Amino acid sequence: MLKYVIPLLLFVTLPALADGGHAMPGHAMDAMHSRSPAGQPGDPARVSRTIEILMDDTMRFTPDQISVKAGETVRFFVRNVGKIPHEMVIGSLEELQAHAAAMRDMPGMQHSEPNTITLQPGQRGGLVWQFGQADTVDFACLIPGHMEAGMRGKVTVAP
Ligand SMILES: [Cu+2]
Repeated sequence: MLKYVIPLLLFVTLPALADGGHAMPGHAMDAMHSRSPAGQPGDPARVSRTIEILMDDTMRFTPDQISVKAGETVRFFVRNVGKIPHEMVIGSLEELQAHAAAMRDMPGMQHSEPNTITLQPGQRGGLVWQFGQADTVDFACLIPGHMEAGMRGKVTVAP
């Protein structure tokens, strides 16, 4: 349980820091993601399979239910087939909800985190992620309003 608490505490301090007019502390973000219960950035040389994901303006990922093995490194090949920007962010549900709240507070916030891919309409891109031991991992589009409209999915991690 403790490993969940530490990254969350780190993260809830970020909006307060940003309100002071300072830049997003990138090292704090890195520390959070490297400790995520959802896993860690994957080594492209160790990808065991590629999973294609579509994002569209009905606020859905297709597929939105995925199964992986614990420790598996997956390349997500993501395509935005909509007419507005979308993104795929991997994390625990708690991380995603905290992150979505931070984005509402900072509309201009740029993503460069390794658990995130942001795509303009018609764009495609890859995201390599190594899953850990967690039973389930979530993903969502954190553009304001999208997750709330149902733009999220679940990865089931088998032992
Ligand atoms: Cu979206």
